[in-house]
Amino acid sequence: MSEDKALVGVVMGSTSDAEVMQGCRDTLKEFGIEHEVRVLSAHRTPEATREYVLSASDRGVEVFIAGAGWAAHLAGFIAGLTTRPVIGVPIDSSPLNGMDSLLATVQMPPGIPVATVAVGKGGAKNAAVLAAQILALKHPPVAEKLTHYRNELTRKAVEKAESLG
Ligand code: RP5
Repeated sequence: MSEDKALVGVVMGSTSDAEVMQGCRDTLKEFGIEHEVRVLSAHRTPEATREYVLSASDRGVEVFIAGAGWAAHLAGFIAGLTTRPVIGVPIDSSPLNGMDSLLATVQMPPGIPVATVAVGKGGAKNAAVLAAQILALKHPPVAEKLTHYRNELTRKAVEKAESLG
């Protein structure tokens, strides 16, 4: 994916989040959505996170996806730096199995929302689908892929149900 034309910025708090976030990257690829990936942390590298979000917004990134575990303030921190939509993926990397990151990501105070998806790998994939739905409003090729994706989901579900007899 070319970074020059990236429409989505995928940020994760640590390299240890990479495995969970892989489904997000794969799904964005499936939709043909140009994206870039960064490992940045709200508490370990706050300045670099700020610089990235501001420069990415200037370069034309339209949606941010942020995956983080534990007291996951990454998505909220990014949301405070941009008016672009921010999708948060709570990662199940702590002893609380993601309940902590779910609450930290979803419970943004009024005014600065983070669109929070499910915990873990399922959420990472859904973050990409939600980003596609946002981008589809303005990018017809993404809208077409989304329609195809939905039709395929339905077709496969019906096929599986029919195979039961
Ligand atoms: C969070 O802390 C990261 O998003 C990660 O899920 C968790 C643990 O990070 P590491 O200690 O594995 O780097 O900031």
